[in-house]
Amino acid sequence: MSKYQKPTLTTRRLQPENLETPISFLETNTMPPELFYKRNHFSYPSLTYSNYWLPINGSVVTPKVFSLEEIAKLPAKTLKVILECAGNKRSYFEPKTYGEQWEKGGISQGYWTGVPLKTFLESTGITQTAKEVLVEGYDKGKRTDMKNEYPYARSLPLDKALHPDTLIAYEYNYHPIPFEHGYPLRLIVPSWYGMASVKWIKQISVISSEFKGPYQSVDYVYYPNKENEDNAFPVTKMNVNSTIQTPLNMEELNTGSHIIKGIAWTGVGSILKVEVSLDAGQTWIETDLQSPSDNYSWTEWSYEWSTYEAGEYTIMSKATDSFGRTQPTEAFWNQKGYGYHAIDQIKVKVE
Ligand SMILES: Nc1nc2c(c(=O)[nH]1)N[C@H]1C(S)=C(S)[C@@H](COP(=O)(O)O)O[C@H]1N2
Ligand SMILES: [Mo]
Repeated sequence: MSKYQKPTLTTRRLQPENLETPISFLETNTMPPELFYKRNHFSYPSLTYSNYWLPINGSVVTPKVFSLEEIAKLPAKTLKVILECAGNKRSYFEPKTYGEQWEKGGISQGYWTGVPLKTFLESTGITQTAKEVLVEGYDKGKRTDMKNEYPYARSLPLDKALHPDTLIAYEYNYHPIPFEHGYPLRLIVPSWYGMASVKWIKQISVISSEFKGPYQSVDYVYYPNKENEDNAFPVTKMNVNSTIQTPLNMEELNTGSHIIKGIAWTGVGSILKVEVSLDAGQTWIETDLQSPSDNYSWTEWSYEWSTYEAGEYTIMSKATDSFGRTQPTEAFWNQKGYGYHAIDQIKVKVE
C-alpha cells in the first residue's frame, strides 16, 4: 500500500471526539495507536503531568499517593486486550436507539502494560467494609438529563478490582499511552466492555457502598423494556461476537474465489468456532481460525469461497465461545442500545 492509501478513523462526533476504527482495513492484528477508536463523554481534560500523583483512599488501612516514578518500579505485566465500546454496532438495532450511531469499528486491541490494581490495594490494605473500587477520571462535564457536573467515574466490584489482570496501565503497544487514550494512567479491565476502562485516572477510592454515579447507574445499564426500567441489569462482560471485514457490505465481486475474513471475540472464555453462511443463514460452514484465541483478544478467521453463480448473496458470520455462548439471530434489544451481538451480515453481488 502506498502512503496515500492509509486507512483513517471515521468521525462519529467531533465534540466530544468520537472516532471509529476502520475495522475492514486492518493490516495488523494490533491497532496502531492512530487507528484506535476514541470514545469520549466530555472534552479532553487538562492535567499537569509535572505533579501527577495517583491517590488511593477511602476504605483502606493506609491511604497512599503514588508518583509515576514509583509506579514504574512496581512489577508490571503486558496483556493483549480488546476494548470494545458497549455501543459498538448500535446503529444496527431495530428499532433504533439513541446515542452514538457506531457501526462496526467501536473496537480495537493491542498490548497494554501496567501494574495490577491489586498490587496497589494490597499496598494500602482494604478494610472489612470495602465493597467496590471507584476510579475517577480527570474529565468532567454536564449531561443532558441532570443539573450538576459529573466526572467520568466508574466502580468495580471487589472481585474484579482484585483480579490479577485488571491493570493500572501506562503503556500501549510498548509506548506511553497516547493522551487521547488516557495518558498517563488508565484502567484496563479485560473482558468487560470499554466503559469500565477509565482514562486519565485522578484518584481511586475504595468504597463501602454501591456507587451510583450516572455512568454506573443511568448509563451502561441494560433496560430490556421499551416502556419502563423493569429487569434492568448492568453492562459488564462483552458478549460473544464477530465481524466480517472482507468483502465489504454491498461489494460487487467477480465469479471465482474470494476470501471471506473477519474477527471474533468474547468476554467469557475463548472463541471455539466461527461459522459463515452464504445463503442467509440456511446452512453454515466452519471457518479456519487463524490466530489462537486467548481470553482477552480477538481471533481472526477466514473462509475461501468459490462462487460461480451470479446473483446476490447474504453472507453471515456466527461465533461460539468456550462457554457455549453463540451469537443470536435477533439482537437483544435494550433502550440504550448496548451489547449488540446478533449474527453479523453483509450483502454482495456476484456477476
Ligand atoms: N475518563 C474517561 N474514561 C473513559 C471514557 C470517558 O469518556 N472518560 N469513555 C469510556 C468508554 S465508554 C470507552 S468505550 C473507552 C474508550 O477508550 P478509548 O477512547 O481509548 O478507545 O473508554 C472508557 N473510559
Ligand atoms: Mo463505550
